[in-house]
Amino acid sequence: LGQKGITIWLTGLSASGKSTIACALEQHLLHQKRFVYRLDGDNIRFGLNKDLGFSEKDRAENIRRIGEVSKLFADASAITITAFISPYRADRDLVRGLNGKDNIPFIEVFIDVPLSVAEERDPKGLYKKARAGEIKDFTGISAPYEEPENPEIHIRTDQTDVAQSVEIIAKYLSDKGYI
Ligand code: GGZ
Repeated sequence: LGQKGITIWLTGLSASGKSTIACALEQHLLHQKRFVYRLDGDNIRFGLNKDLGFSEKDRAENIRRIGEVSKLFADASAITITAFISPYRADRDLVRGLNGKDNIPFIEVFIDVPLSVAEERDPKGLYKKARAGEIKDFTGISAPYEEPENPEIHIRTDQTDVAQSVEIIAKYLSDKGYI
């Protein structure tokens, strides 16, 4: 293929825009005939990780397994895009290490939005339910989100549209010689 696998790891609050950007980036790379694979809640939390909930321990295991899978896809030379909240710094550092150990570039992308904006967006009504106590351990409300300290890329989605976000990531990839 002449393509080396990489892991592009999106992290951020619920409703920050991770899935939207992941889908748009996937489309962008597919148009360039790249081998790209996207991991998100729909194909992971309902399959491989359907035994896991949202306790700190379950999230850690969720992220660990996703990190292992991203490494496998990248080993198979895919540009792997993941879109999970991944709220704990230690969990993200662990998957960075898993990928790095196999010489797979790991690009942490902080999909940043103020909590107030995510809460206004509330596309699935989950923040409302969390505030009402109907969902427990909800990230940003009753469970922590530990912001990345040194992400490779930092995008504020209340100030950057989807196309611009894709452009920023694609430029990073080409500047680094990954695509
Ligand atoms: C956070 C929750 C929770 C709780 C259900 N906390 O916006 P969504 O709906 O579509 O995406 C969220 C998704 C988060 O799953 P992740 O696998 O990305 O989380 S983690 O990385 O922390 O393991 C949200 C929904 O699941 N959801 N309950 N308590 N998000």
